[in-house]
Amino acid sequence: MEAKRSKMKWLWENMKGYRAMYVLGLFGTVLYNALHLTIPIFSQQIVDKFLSGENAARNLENNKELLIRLLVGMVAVTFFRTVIVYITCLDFERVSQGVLYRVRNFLFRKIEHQDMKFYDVYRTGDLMTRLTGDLDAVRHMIAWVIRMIIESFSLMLAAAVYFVYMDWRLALSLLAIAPFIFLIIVLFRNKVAPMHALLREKLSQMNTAVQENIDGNRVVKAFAREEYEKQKFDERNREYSQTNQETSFVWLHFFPYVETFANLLPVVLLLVGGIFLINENITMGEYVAFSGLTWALANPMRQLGGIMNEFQRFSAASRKVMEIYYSEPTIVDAPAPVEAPERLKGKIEFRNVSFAYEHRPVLHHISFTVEPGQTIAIMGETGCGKTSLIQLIPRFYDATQGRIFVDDMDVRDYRLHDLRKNIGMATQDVLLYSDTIDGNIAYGDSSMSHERVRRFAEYSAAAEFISKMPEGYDTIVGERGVGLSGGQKQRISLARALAIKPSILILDDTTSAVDMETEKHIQDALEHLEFPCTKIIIAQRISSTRRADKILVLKDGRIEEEGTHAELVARKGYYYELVKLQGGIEEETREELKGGEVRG
Ligand code: DGT
Ligand code: MG
Repeated sequence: MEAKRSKMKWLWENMKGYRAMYVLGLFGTVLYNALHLTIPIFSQQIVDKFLSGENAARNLENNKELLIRLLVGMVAVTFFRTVIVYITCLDFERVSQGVLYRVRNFLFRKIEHQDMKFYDVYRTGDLMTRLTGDLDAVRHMIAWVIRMIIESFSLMLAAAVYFVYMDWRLALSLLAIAPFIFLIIVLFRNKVAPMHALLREKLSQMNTAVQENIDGNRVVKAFAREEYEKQKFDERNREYSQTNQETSFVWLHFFPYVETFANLLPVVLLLVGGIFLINENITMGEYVAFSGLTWALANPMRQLGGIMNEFQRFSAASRKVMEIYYSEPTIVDAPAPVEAPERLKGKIEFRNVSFAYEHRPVLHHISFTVEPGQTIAIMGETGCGKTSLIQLIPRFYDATQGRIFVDDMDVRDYRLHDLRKNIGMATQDVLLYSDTIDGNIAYGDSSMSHERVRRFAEYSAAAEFISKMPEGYDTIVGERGVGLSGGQKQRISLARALAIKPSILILDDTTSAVDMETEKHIQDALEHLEFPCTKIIIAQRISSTRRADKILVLKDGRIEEEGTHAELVARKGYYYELVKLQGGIEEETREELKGGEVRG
């Protein structure tokens, strides 16, 4: 319902603080257009008094002063008008930039607080388009379109008022053009509105293509698909360009009629005016003023296409902007959240939890408990739902069925912030920010000391390679920085998760890319953390999971096996097969394998 809110109303709401300034600007616009009319008024007087009247010659002789005053008046008004135009331009620019700044900030906050579902729906390139191009169309509406509409109207209105003042019959002849203009506006709008919606989609698609290509340039290069990508982009680019052209061409269908009319209008008016003049209904001066005003009617007509085009661009863009503006995350704080202690103990319980993405079931009836300080390992083939499962704990998604408890309190009863600040997470696809290594590790707490950063880099076996980097902890990494290997990135992300000293640590495949020896170092460090911490470790390697207090094996979203290393080996299921596959890695494992076989 909110999304249906009128665009103009939305715009007005966002002009809060600038409204007075804006209205003043609009007044300025009306004023400088009305001042246009004074020129014909001055010339009318000059013509009637000094050029064509009966007493013209005598007036010129005796009343030079008036003539000079009229001329000076003309210059002064023109100067005054210029000043007003200048000020209103400044005014509109200030207002539009101010509103743009505010709305963009607001949108960024909105996007920041969205849940994962939102990011599943909106592509990065599309969101970028909303925050840049679409917002600029909104700004353009404030700075130019509305001003042009007011300008056209005030010009036409002022001319009409002046015509009425001269002769009401003349003014009436103007009314004849009203239906025509109205018809053009409606017809053009109906035709061009969908074009702008389409154009906006094409722009978004093109931006998405660019963004995905930059993100994925390594893959493109690895598969030598540059030509293919170029062609693909060329297609998007052409589509956008073509739609752009077609949109501009729509006006061309109307243009000849409008232009003919705009050209015809002065001719007809001059003809009518001429008849009035001959019949002495108006004076020569009035006729001059009148003919000097016909452009005030013809010009707005010529502007019609441009204004309507921009208006429709705004219309399409603002719809996209407002969609984000009024979007609400579904995962929010409880209405009456529990007062959580500064530090949670870290007990986790899944009680009959099922979960589906949209309508795609992924987890079924999952139940397990982890006591504070324990380590639980989750294993299973790819796509079985491991990542989905752990994402439910910090409420990236909410369970579709069943409940999840942390410290015996439903996760939905916490403030999101209280819950999440207790959870340290190293995600499967590691993202480092364009920042120093130090800044990346201290991401969870900007006030973190360098000592602490270093200590956790030690724990996660990152200290050594960092010290070999050109600028150590001050080396810039991330998108534009020094390249890091997958294992190096994983270790920095592990240090980042550890450094906030979480009560719950979640590692999703975090050591998959590090060598065995480094992994052992990390295992040892994790076992001797200086703070109490419940650990959830997703891994494929037995060496990462064998020491866990409990191991869950998932299959198609169900718990297939559950128990300790020894229990699962004895069970001779999936886990046992895995151990056999990875057998020979460690002496200890081999021993247990043998034990398992003897028992089995
Ligand atoms: P991995 O990381 O390859 O070992 O696999 P898991 O076990 O972490 O699998 P997971 O939880 O990422 O995916 C389970 C299923 O859910 C899989 O069939 C893909 C699907 N899925 C994962 N993420 C999304 C998502 O964001 N949206 C939708 N619609 N489906 C998803
Ligand atoms: Mg996963």
